[in-house]
Amino acid sequence: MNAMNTLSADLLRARIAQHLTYTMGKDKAHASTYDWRMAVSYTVRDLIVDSWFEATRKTYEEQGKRVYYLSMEFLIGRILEDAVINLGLHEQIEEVLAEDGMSLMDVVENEPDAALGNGGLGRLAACFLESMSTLGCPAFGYGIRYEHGLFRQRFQGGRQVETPEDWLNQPHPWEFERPEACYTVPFKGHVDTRDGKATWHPAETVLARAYDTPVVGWQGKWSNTLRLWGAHPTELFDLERFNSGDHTAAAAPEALARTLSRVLYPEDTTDSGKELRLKQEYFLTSAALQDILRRFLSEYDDLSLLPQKVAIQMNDTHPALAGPELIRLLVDVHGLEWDRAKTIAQGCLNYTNHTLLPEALEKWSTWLMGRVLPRHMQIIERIDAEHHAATDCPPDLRIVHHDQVHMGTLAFVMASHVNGVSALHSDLMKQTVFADLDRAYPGRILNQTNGVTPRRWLKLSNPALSQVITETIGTGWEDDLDRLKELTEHDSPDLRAALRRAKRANKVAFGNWVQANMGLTLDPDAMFDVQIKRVHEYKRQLLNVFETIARWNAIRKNPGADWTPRVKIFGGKAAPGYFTAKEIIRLINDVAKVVNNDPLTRHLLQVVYPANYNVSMAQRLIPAADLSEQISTAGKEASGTGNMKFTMNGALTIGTLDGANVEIREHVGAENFFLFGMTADEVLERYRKPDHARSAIMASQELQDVLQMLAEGRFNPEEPTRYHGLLDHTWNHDPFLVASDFSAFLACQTKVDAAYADTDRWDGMVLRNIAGSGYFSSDRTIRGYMEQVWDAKSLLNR
Ligand code: CJB
Repeated sequence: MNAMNTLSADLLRARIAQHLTYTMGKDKAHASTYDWRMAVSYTVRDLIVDSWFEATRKTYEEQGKRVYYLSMEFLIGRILEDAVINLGLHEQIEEVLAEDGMSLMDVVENEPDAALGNGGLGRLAACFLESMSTLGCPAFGYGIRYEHGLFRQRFQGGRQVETPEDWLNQPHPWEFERPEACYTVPFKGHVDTRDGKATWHPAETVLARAYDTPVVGWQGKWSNTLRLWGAHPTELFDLERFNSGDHTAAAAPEALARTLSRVLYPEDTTDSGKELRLKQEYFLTSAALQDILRRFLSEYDDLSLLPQKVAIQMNDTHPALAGPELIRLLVDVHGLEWDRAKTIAQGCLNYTNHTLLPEALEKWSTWLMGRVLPRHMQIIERIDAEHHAATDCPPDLRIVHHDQVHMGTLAFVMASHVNGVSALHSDLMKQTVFADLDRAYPGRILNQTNGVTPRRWLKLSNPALSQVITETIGTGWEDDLDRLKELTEHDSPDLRAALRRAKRANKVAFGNWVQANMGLTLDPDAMFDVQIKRVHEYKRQLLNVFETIARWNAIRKNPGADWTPRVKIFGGKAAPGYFTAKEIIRLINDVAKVVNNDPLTRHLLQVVYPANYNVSMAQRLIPAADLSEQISTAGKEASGTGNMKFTMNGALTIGTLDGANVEIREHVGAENFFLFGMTADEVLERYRKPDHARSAIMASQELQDVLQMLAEGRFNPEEPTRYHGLLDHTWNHDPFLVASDFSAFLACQTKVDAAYADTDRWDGMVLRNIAGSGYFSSDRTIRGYMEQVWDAKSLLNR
């Protein structure tokens, strides 16, 4: 399994031509960009398959422990570009394509993003898959093959409009359909218990069929599998009904089954509580566990060995049915005793918590659970009774209380290890939501601070900076990111200038894209100030847009002053049913329209909000950012991963002491980070003040002016009352303390302006941010999971 970058352009040329002709059925004269993209994708996929087989063979040979990452979301983005970078084939393929007047960029951009996720949680899963392959950790990702990923966002009169996403509308060249890897997933019906043995008679069944995508690691040394389940009917067609002329009803079984893998739920951090969602979660979990047991039993015959050979990670509570399902399979199907089955299940399972927001901790009514999964409801009740007996916990600590099944508690009780995703978040888990469970099960909670893959988020997305890094510290940093520290030893005016040139080139490229797509001309010497993430009140895009308005006011009052020009860039989607978040989106767009048309200020302040933020847009935007906005209310953002990508790409952070910001600041140095706002403790204190919003507003003339302008409809004269609801919310509720942190934010932004104006100082800070970002490689995170959670070994070089 050697690096492949020695593959000659001749070989690639021949293989691409072969696929163009015989797979796509096109000759060069008539081939479209799509045909070329497919031919290149098949060629690259062929190259991955060898390392994939080799990795599987080695895992069987070494009887290694396998890791199974169960996640309802994998936000992968484009696959071809990532594979090309990891295999080191960039230059050769570029050369081959150029001969036919094509460019790799055109071909790459023809690929739709695989958007099987909402945001951070799904993107983290994608980074983890890549790092597990890079580290040679034998692993499977298990998810759902949604036909429609996250919706497309358009703006209509500034409002978010959602349209369905359609990535599977065309052949997907990266997957292998596995008709033989197929499991029956049961639902509903009733349970008979005779002589202590339960038999579930389901009323509905659906088939889960596997679709495998190889995930290649850095330099192609190892590949793991992302196995996504597609739902298919057990009974394809009701022929009797068809023959009697009822053609629609005849197709009903198929339509019903397929709804299970049809759409990704677009809610992020909210509990939707829908039956279909519960069925999706069980569909994933059951298919994955049946597959895991089948594979295990093909190698071993003693189920007690399961915890030694299998580690299962539950990515949030979404796959938390894994506990009861594994017990069910072991007891009802494989005939194990309850106690033994439960011990084995607990030995395999681990749970990652991604948020402390109460609305995100899933709960299902016992009525729904009992109806959809009657056998699981029984098992959950028994787990709960034993949990109660062992810990003597109060009622609100039980898995089932107030007629609801608390999935966080279930996941916690059934897991060997429970982890948070940043040091602060893991501490807060112990102090707040999971405090009692932590006491009942001491030592179970640990921390694994998130990370991101530097292959996609630096090497691929930022070739200009990558080149500067390689020229300065040599090669090899891509899978040893701590080496970025060496940059500080080379600090010099030349290096700073090189970093600045790379950043400017990225800003020019992004400006060209904005020009082409939005018709706006950006000044590449202005500070690019970027906030991209899901739109959510706790992330406080509202704070940022209030500051934007205050800045506009200040410039208008004194246009001749020495302003630092800024481009405020926003990106992100709101959950379709999240009213306040959608209001915030509309406000940003309304403000942009007015500010961008002000001849007095537009050379000093612009507001840009490109629609449909996704992984590919992030790859364009992050390398072009000067300032990264990480301004959530302290204690609310579990970690953040965008914050890490910005740091790696030489943007400075303005941020609160929240999530992984805390650790980023430690690694880059407090003097290289713009800190503002209340701490998590101060936030709790502030909530106790009954008129916290009003008193903060009264203390800031700038904020009063902003709110007054919204009251008057300054940005929406056609409907002046549009933001009165948002205003009322801010004055009287302000649940995420926008008003209370406003003055500190404004003051900190002034410091940012001054720092940016001092080019040399800024460049030095940029250097220290990049140099300090090595810790945030997902390779470090995965090593942590392998050692402390999974007890799994790398099989590379063995
Ligand atoms: N997160 O994206 C989601 N969705 C959820 O439902 C809950 C949490 C995010 O997970 C990321 C990965 O751990 C975190 O970095 C982020 O703070 C959190 O909001």
